[in-house]
Amino acid sequence: MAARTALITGITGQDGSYLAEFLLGKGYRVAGIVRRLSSPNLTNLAGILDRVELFDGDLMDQSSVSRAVEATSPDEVYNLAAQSFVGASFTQPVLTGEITGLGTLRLLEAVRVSAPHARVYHASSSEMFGHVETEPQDESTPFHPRSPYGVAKVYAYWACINYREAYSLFVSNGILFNHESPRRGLEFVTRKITDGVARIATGTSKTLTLGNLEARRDWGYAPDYVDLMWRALQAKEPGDFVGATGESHTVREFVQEAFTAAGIARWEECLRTDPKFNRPSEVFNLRGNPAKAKRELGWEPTTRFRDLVRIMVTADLERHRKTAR
Ligand code: NAP
Ligand code: G4F
Repeated sequence: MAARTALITGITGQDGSYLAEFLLGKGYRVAGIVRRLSSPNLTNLAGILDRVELFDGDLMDQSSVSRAVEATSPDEVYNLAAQSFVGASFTQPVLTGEITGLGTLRLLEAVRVSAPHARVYHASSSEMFGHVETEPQDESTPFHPRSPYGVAKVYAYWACINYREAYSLFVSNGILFNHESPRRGLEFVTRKITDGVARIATGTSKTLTLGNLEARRDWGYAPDYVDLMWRALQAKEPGDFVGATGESHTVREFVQEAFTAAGIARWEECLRTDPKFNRPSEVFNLRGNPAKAKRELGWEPTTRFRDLVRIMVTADLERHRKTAR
């Protein structure tokens, strides 16, 4: 039997690279859309570059997205590309809307026209819940986004449901809570913390400066979440699924755990706050209920908070020790 073909937007990112490895492991032919940058950013794909097919394309540009869909004739499409940093969505709101919101619609149009048989996974986000009034959040919790990023994700979420209803496309939303790894971008708080702690441990820095230490997030491990993406497309029917651990912690708790993992006891002396890292409107508290994904997809996260922090601190310590040699 011919290998199934998966097309991934955002293949160079944290989730895209883990998903590509996961699908190659399952025998898929894996293709990805990569936008042009002045310096190519293929670090996350280093181990699999010779096994994936890359197509030039940008979610801002309909023709390149359509061309990639036509050229690959995919069985499964994973839409992971986005301007994904909430902080930057306040300073670049229109760009965020273009990529994260309209970009999804461009991909859906390409699939509708050229590959209507393909199953589509879309990367929705717990940021759509935003200012929450109930806890934990599940598939029926109302949305109240608190950033241009969250607003764009709500638009994309409904575009996916509209294409499911209007054109009978198989489109599923994964409403994923925060998931992290050593491949997380350095501007996100978890990676900023583990990188900062590793710098302090290796003597290249003395302090770590953050914004709101009391924000709570439901943090899981990224490789667990790409398994949910795949499972969503193997289901009988398309649907919307929350992916979460069901546990939440504050940023302060993450900091404490990270310093402990690095063997630094008097961590409070190294910690600073600066209001420049606060957001104009904050999401204070997110905790998900993944019961539907467990029931219908057989999905469960494997990595808990303490292990996640340790995985990330260990990787950053190793990286900083190597460069110090
Ligand atoms: P990420 O590491 O920031 O990766 C984003 C990817 O999108 C990168 O490959 C980036 O390419 C690509 N991209 C950005 N703008 C593009 C454009 N105009 N055209 C084509 N590609 C573009 O994000 P992630 O953490 O892997 O997250 C994957 C998806 O899940 C995103 O949609 C994110 O919003 C969503 N999500 C993430 C989480 C989480 O906790 N990680 C939770 C819920 C939802 P470059 O390498 O060129 O920048
Ligand atoms: O790590 P963050 O920037 O992630 P955020 O805003 O929760 O968004 C991430 O998760 C979403 C899922 O819920 C994704 F959809 C999205 O694409 C992204 O992956 O910030 C986490 C929390 C916030 O409350 C922020 O205010 O940490 C707080 N924080 C405190 N100090 C900080 C900092 N965040 C950053 N980035 N940098 C700080 O210095």
